[in-house]
Amino acid sequence: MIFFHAADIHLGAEPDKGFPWSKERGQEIWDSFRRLIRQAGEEKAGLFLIAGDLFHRQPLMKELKEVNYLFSTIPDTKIVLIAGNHDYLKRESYYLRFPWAKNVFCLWGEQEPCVELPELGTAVYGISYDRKEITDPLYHHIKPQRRQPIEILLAHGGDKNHIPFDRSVLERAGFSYAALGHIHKPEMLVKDKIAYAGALEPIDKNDLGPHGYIKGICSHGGVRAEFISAACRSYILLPVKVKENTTQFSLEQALSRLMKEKGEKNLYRIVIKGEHAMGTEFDTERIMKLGNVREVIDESHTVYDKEALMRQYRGSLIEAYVKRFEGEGLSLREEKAFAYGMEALMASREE
Ligand SMILES: [Mn+2]
Repeated sequence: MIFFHAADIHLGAEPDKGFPWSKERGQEIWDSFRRLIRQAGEEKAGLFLIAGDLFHRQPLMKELKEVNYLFSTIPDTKIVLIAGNHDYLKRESYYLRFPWAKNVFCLWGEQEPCVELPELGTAVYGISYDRKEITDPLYHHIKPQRRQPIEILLAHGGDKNHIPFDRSVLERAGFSYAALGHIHKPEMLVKDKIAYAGALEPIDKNDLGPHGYIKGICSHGGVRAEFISAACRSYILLPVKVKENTTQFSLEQALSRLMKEKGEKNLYRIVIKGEHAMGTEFDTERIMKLGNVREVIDESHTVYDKEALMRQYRGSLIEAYVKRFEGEGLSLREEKAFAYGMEALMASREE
């Protein structure tokens, strides 16, 4: 039996509010989800697990209708979901009174935190959020009850305010597989046994790296699970090193080329490192306009021309300061100390 494990879809989110690509990204999240449903159907997955935060906030009725329609297009796949801390079950949540398609099973936790699917030889256990934060380690108390040969835990959380758990406690509980959500970075905590699928699409600039879902195969030999990259785009940390002779134009050209190489759809967080010449601070506003640039941080240091400085600031505190560091053979550390002092002196002049 093939199963798909997705989490943290965050439908309804519009990442990077205020940036030109924000709206498009909101649509991409829906498109990505629709593609994933189709994929599950094509691969004849028996089970489609959603480990919480299908929605970014309380779902609207029309959004539930859309999602339910998508679910109904893969009638041979059983869909099991829990609510996470973002789409938690408010008393008036549409989740609770929605007429779901026959293949959809919601672990809202009214009576029993378990759905049995005998035709798949599988039982799925799970607990939904009924509030934004839950600090009790609820998942520590769920144990497989040997109702079916395959027993899966569907869980959301793992940090201090969101159902904390200990991976060793989960491991000892003896589930065939624990499908986790909440942490947006995909991670296999215990190979083939306990995994975060990660967000299907990155939801904010800190969701670096690849995103997608987990595909698992249950057989008599047990479970095998692997991460499948599926997101439309990634946030990429892009360090770039500048030298004394780097100019604004040469830097922009280098960055444009790098971003083209790494994919023009991706979103970049640029960090400028290295050294720039005196008086050639880079215009980060212009770099922001180069393409999908999410942020620019300039960590480059100024290389000072000591003679020019002394000429320019003759008779001032700066000249006196530079004089003390004059001459050949300064160690790297002394050069650094000098540069820090210079930065402070220049900054105090600007005030
Ligand atoms: Mn969450």
